[in-house]
This record gives sequence, structure tokens and C-alpha cells, in this order.
Amino acid sequence: ESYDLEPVKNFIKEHYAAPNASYEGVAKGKNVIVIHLESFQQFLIDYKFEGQEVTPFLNSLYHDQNTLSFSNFFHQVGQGKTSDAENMMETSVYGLPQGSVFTTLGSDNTFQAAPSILKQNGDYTSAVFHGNVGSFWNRNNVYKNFGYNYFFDSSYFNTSPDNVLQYGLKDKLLFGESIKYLEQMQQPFYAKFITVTNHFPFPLPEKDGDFPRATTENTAVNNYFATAHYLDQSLEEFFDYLKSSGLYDNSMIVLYGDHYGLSNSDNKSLLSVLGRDPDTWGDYDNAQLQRVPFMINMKGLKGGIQTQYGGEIDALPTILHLLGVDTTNYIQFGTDLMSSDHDQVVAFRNHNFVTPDYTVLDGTIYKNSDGTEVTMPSAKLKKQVATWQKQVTHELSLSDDVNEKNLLRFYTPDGFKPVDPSNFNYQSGYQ
Ligand code: GP9
Ligand code: MN
Repeated sequence: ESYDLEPVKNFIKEHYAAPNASYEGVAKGKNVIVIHLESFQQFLIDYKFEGQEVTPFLNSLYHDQNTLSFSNFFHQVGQGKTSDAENMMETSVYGLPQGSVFTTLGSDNTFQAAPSILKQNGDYTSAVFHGNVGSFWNRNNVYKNFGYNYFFDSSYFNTSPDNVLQYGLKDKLLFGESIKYLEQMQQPFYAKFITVTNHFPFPLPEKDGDFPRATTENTAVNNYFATAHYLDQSLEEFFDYLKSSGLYDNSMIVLYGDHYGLSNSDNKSLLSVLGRDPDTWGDYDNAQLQRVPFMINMKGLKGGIQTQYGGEIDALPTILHLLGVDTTNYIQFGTDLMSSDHDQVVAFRNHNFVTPDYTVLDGTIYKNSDGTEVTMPSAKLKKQVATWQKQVTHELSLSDDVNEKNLLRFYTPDGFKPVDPSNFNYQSGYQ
């Protein structure tokens, strides 16, 4: 099977995007704090519900001059949902066509993930904070293959019933209770916080937030703004701590939405809230709602709204180049969003894709300029779309080979030492 590696290496080599000279290494040696915004969609940014900003803190961060804010960044998850997002964000390899790569292959596959890359390029210590049981999505095994030094799962936190909602510890408590561990961590560190309160169907006790609820027939839609607002408040509290503790000054903070919160069927009820006419709403509009935030905030960073098209697969090379890490030898399917060579064709797991000018769904072409279907595409456009579709299908099949044939066991990048999962032991917090 190692011969299957050749087409992968050839694709990666010709697809590689060189760093942007004005951004390469600007964050070298900084701590990296990654904040996973559960089920948070880009349309919430700058959105007002009944005249009130849903996420005032994130809005201010989005428009901050020290934030690179990506307005055309898409989730690319399949059935693995959160775990697919984690895989793409930290390895730049897609999830699987069906199921979750974490669950099905995560225990035994070889990965070359952010924690191990940064350990070997800057001696970073790494940790994940997530208030759910460590076995969910098989994380406790996967993270050892990713090279995480620490995994603070629910056993490290006070998860009395009042502190927990659905999949785990409430976000304000996750951030608040993680500080005592974060302060002990050797710097530079790579620390990921996985939030969970803003999760379908978005229940939130009145005492945790009084943000107004919508009054559609769909409770998920009605509650979505309240849990997103709660998440926003938890982020503001965490940033206040980062600034007062001094950690903010020597950290690069990355925030991303993992996937949609409201599904296409929920969107029917969302329309009335968004003031959209159901008769003019279709597949194209549902596809546009698959944008999620991707923001990189760092003191002194030359920020600004970035309109280039991209997705979760592109995050790792983007982050590594900012940290001054050379990515040429890694098998990463994404490209640096800040590079002039960045590939703006965004592949979805189901082989659909978006580009700056067109959205192509099951072969139907839509113009992004006005959302209309291109019913009579010119020969030139048909040829261009066929080329894009071919690349998307090819790229996804190569990624599937990497996962399903565990190809990275046959490929060790120059200067990279394979991870030995037996070096890691995430003792439970119940000491
Ligand atoms: C589970 C939490 C939610 O620990 O991350 O996962 P999801 O349901 O979004 O995949
Ligand atoms: Mn999720």
C-alpha cells in the first residue's frame, strides 16, 4: 500500500502554497490558544436579534485591527461533526466519507498533528480542555496519536448537575476552571478549548442567560441566539482573564466554528427570523450558511477582514506559517490562506464545492454574485467547473487513502520524529 503514497505526495507538492512574506513567522514563539466554537455559524457575526447584537464580544474581535477575520471560511465536516473539524484543523487531512475518522481509525492510525509538529518546532507543551468525558469521539486515544501532553476532560472539573448541560460542563465554567491548569503550563504552549454549551437543540436555563428567544415553531432556532450569546459572554470573560494575566501579550489566539448549528431543515424556520422569503430560498442559500468564523487575533498582528475563500482544511498551514514553521514536507491537503498561491476551491465532504465566483451543488452551478442558477453554462464555464469537480473528487479520494490505508506510517517528513502514543497518559482528574 505504501505505493499509494506517491499520488498523495505528487498532489501535495504541486498544491503547496508558499508563505506570505509579510506574515511568515510573525507569531514565532508565541503561545497558541485555539478556541473551538461549538455549532457557531458565521451569520451570527454582526447579526442583531430584536435590535440586540447576539455576539457583541465576537463582533468586536472580528473587527479588531489585530484580528485576521475570514468572511468566506467554510466548515467541511462529514458525519464526524466536531471530530471531523478537529481532524482537519489539526492535521489538514479530511474526515471520512462516512463515520468519524476519530472513532474508526483514531486509535491506531499515524497522524502528524499540530501538537507534535509544534513540540518538534519550538518545544511547545500542548493541552486540550473539554468538559465532556474523554472517551467521547475516542478523543482520549486520538490525542495520544496527536501528541497532546495533557487532556483535561470532565474528570478534572466540577461537573455537578447544575454545572453541566447536554454534552458537558457549561462554557463559562470550562474557561473559569481551566485557568488553574493553564497557569501551570510550560510556555510556549498550544492549548485548545472545546466549548459545548452552544449545541443542538441549544437548551439554556433562564438563570444562565436572558437573551430573547425567537418565537418560531422550531425550539432549536428559538434558543440558538441565547446559547450563542452565552458562548460570547464566556469568551469575553476568558479574554479579560488573558489580558489581566498577561498571557494575551504573548499568545496568538485562533477561533473557529466547527460546523453548522442549524441544519437545512431548521433553516425553514430561520427564514422568518432572517426576514427571508421562503419562496426564494433554496440549496444555494443553505450552502451559504455553511460559513463558520475563522479568526486569528494577536497583539500587533496586521489584521483585517480576509475575503479569500477557504475552509477548515486550510487552517493548519496558515497557522504554522504564522509561527514560522516550514510545512513543505508535511502531507497537508489545505493551503495557507494568506499565501498568494492559496487554492480558493473549497471542497465539501460530499464532493460539492464553492469558489469565489461559483457554488456547485450536485453539478448545478450557481453564480455567487446573485445566487441564481446558471442554466445555460458556456462551454468555457462547463469545462472550468468540470476541472474543479475533478480536483475536488481527486483531493478527497487521496485524503481517504491517507486515512483508510494509514499512509502516514510509511511517510515521515524530514526532521520529524513519529509520535509514540505510549509516551502519553491522561490520568483522570479523580486523583
Ligand atoms: C462532544 C462535543 C459535541 O464532546 O464536542 O460534539 P458534536 O456533537 O458537535 O460532534
Ligand atoms: Mn460540534
